[in-house]
Amino acid sequence: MFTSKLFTLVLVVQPQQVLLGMKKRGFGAGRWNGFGGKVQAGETIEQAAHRELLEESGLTVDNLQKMGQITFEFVGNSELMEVHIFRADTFHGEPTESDEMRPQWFQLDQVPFSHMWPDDVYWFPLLLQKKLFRGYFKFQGLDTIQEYTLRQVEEV
Ligand code: 6U4
Repeated sequence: MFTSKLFTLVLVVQPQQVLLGMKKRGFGAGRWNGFGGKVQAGETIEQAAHRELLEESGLTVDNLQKMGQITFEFVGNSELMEVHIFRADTFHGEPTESDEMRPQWFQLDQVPFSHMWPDDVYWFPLLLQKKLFRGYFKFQGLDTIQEYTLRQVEEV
């Protein structure tokens, strides 16, 4: 029996660049990632996305575009991660390092996929092209994708 837990992930995109954060601790430490985390009791997924973005990057955004939803299974763990992925094209503030993340801008043709979660290389191009998607990735450990599905959708 699987249960699932809700997470958010926000990518701030500019015409030539994307903001990523080096995760300094916890799940995914040592990898460049978008900004996000667990949805807490009493908040909506979108509220959580705004809160985590501010906590981890120092940025606020007026508008989050819902881009995708990916469910992650880690073999041996019965709790699935349901990750809701958003894109923001405008922001307020200065990217600021937090306890959890060190933000850095990357040129869109220099996204550091070899130092990111291995699934990112599959769905990032869709996000950058403003295509909506849904997926399922099954991991063996933290580095190996055992199987996956990913499809474009009309609505997330
Ligand atoms: P705490 O316990 O407060 O440090 P919290 O910030 O709430 O944690 P965290 O950092 O564990 O949550 O959230 C994990 C983050 O990593 C979420 O933004 C989702 C993201 N994530 C998890 N698996 C991923 C994967 N395979 N690919 C990816 N992002 C992933 O690109």
